[in-house]
Amino acid sequence: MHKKYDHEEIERRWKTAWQESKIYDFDASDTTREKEYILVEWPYPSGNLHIGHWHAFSVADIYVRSRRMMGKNVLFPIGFDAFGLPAENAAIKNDTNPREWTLSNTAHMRDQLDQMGNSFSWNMTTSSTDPSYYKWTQWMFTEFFKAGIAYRGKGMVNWCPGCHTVIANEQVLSNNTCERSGHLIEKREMPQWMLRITDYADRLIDDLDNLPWPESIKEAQKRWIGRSNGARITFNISAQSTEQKLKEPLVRAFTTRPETLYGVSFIALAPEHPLVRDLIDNDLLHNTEAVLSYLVTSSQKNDIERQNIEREKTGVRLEGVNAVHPITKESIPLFVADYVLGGYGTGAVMGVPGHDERDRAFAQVYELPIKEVINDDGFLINSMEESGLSIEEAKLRILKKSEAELSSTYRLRDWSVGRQRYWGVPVPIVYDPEGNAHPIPEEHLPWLLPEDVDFRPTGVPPLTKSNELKKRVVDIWGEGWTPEVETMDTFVDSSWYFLRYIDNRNDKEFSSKQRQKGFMPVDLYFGGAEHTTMHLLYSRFWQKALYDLGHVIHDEPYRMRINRGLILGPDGHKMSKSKGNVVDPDNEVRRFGADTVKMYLAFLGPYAETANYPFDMDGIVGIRRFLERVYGLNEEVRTEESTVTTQLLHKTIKKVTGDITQFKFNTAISAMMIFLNHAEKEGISSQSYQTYLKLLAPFAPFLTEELWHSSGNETSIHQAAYPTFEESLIVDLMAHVVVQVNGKTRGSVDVNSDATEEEVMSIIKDTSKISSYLLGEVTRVIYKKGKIINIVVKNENT
Ligand code: ANZ
Repeated sequence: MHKKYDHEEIERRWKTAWQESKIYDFDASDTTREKEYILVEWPYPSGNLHIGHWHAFSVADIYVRSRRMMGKNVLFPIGFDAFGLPAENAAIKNDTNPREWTLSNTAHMRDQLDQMGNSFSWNMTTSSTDPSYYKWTQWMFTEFFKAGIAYRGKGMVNWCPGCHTVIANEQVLSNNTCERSGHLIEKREMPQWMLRITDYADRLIDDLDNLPWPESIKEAQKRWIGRSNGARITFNISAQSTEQKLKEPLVRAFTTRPETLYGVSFIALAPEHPLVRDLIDNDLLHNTEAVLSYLVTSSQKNDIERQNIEREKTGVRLEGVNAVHPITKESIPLFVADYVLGGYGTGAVMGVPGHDERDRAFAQVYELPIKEVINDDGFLINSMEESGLSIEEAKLRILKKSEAELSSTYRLRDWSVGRQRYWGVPVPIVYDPEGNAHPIPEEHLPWLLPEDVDFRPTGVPPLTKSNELKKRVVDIWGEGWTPEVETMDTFVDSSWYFLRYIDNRNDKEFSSKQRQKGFMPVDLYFGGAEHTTMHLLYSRFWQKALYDLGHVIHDEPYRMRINRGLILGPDGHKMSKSKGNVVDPDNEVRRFGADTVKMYLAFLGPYAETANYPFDMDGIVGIRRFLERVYGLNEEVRTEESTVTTQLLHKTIKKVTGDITQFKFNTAISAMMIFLNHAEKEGISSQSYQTYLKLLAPFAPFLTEELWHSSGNETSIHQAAYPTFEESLIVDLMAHVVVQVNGKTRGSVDVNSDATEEEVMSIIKDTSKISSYLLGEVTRVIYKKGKIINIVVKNENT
């Protein structure tokens, strides 16, 4: 009886040994090896690792380990993105402090991460709640404030009644609910801290062209930013009242179809458009009351309802004023209509019912003229001097005549970052007695999160209640000065953590330029598809803003990004407690071992594709059996092995190394399984056995370390060099050769791949099915080695 594969004992032993020897610590001073910075998304210490964490970290670790064994100096850091609502909500529920809750979760999670057996560079870790980290988050915010990138804006915000705070547009799902709590979002008018990400919209799109990322990720970012190229056309306003006191008697309409200008039969303003207010305030309307009541009704609808094409269009004519067509000078009716959005383009639409569906629906309700200005062939009609021109030509002339300005408009809005909650980075701003905002100077950073706070949510920021914070401000700036009481969205914290990892102990700078030069950009960033239009976009923006201010030397943070798929419950549905289909990785690890869980997740499918994979119990058992057989393979070790075995091993090495570079860990594993089948039958030399262990090491780090040591090695297998293959050993042994006689395929023969033409011919002659076609005189033979043989025969017997 041989010993049984006791994963618990093996994993315990090597976990401790690796921790003690710190073999995965990153040596930043090592310049002899090429650096490679591989990043996984900064986890939130939620308490228990779920299967998604395993999929995110353990499978990425296969890649990391293989790159290390291939000679790269790999930085593979991990840390904690530990601010945020779950800690605060749990603390409220359990009547503790979010800091304590976070610390205990972090410690537990650290332990679980070690159990995974991943080769994290723990000496480079960082945590967002650590004042030595958030000092720099605050410092960056003050830099952005001074540069006008951070500002206190006014306007409509997304209020989440579940989280009791404002949230960003990116956190609102398409059904108008909060991505975290699922509550329906309310619109509120409130001042808010904003970051000017819209100023970066063009660069965030255009710079994607230089990145070798998967197209699907680039497309998703482009779609989110939603650039639309068009023009702004100005329409003057004429009022019937002689006392015209408008601030700006004009409307600018954003259009992507300026060539339809002669077809305009109305102008529609969004209810939020400033001109509407201005007309009311100046008493220029004859139907002020009707307009006011329309403003009230439409304010109760959200943008999603307002954009619904099915809904009957509503609006109110602004009586007493008209718009003037910029070319024909004709008078055009002006409406307020809520299908026009306040936050898009200029908030004003030139209505062209002949060519725009929404405008047509509106025109039908209000009986406005519907005029066609472009015919089916794409030429202009009813367009004065431009009639008969092609769209392209007409567009240029109309733009010029109407003095339009070319402009792009974006779906992206500025990023709202202030939150009315407790457990986050305090916004580093103080207000003077006149209410002006001032950034907190660096000498007072970190601007600590006060502790004397009742953080139960009431809608009023909890920091309002801190006496310590009030006193702190008065002590430094004097009577009448007050603190900002909002904290920052946690997406702010995670917008720059990769810069801190590389220089995590620097107390003079957030990240020195020298370290940036050595280790940025991130070479490969593994993450989840759900972050494509949030974290991934925010952090690219953040990096560009820092770049513009001269604080970083690269304007893109990540060279390559890979989005992984999602692990579903065994029933094929998204795992959720309410469905009772949650797979707890701790249970699986206890039963099968960490190596099995890791390899099982890698075996599910190609890692770089965002597919969904149901967790399959039979599948995990299959991997466990494979590892048990690997455990027993030492019994098949012989002094010698056949050439076929050596050749198969080299082929396997080629396949595995090739697959790893394409993140196809699944097919790499299959290849190693095929080799195992063979070696169990045929036996394996001790040298090949060790090579095989090295090949498998990134996939099953604990087991291979154990077997490596028990076969006599003293240093870690993970510090050994990854196997390479010999080209001469991977040529196929047998070749399948197609036989053609006088241009017709007559069959095929299996030959030695290096067989000569004569040898192939003699085999063919011995193959009765084909030889019957060769009864005449063979006048010519053309043999393409290992593939096809063409034989020309005279007097063929047909
Ligand atoms: C005249 C026109 C004629 C238009 C035509 C379209 C077709 P995208 O491509 O999504 O950017 N628009 C402009 N601002 C708007 C707002 N705030 N709310 C609702 N609609 C608005 O759409 C651009 C088009 O959407 C613009 O071009 C404008 O209608 C409308 F045959 O102008 B168009």
